[in-house]
Amino acid sequence: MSATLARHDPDCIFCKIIAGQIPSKKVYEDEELFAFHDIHPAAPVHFMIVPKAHIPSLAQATEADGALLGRIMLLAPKLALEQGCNPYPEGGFRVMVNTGAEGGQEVHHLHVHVMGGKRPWSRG
Ligand code: D5M
Repeated sequence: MSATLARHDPDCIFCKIIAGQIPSKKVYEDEELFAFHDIHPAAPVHFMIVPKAHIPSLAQATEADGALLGRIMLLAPKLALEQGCNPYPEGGFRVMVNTGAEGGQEVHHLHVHVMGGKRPWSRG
């Protein structure tokens, strides 16, 4: 079993989305990463990039996840443009990683929100 599959939580909603057990509006997929639209968009463009590996939050990421986290950050600007965000610097986008209850995290599978489009918009 690969390291990615070994880190799978059958009760996790994002693991189910990645496995295709729950439908999603997919934006991107490769061996390690999956991206899909947020069901409650807080901006004209709002999708999330998640590792396929079940890492509960940024607080559980380790040194071994460094390259994976880097890949997510480098993927964000490419997908943001593809999804209709305007180019930097006039356009741009916001990335957000809610972590833990006080960080506003509702789904406990590490996810990076990517939000953009013409302002005004904000997230509570
Ligand atoms: O954000 C978790 C986000 O996940 C929240 O904005 C809603 C979104 N969500 C929850 N279920 C789904 C499904 N099934 N499809 C797409 N998006 C979903 P957090 O950072 O944990 O507060």
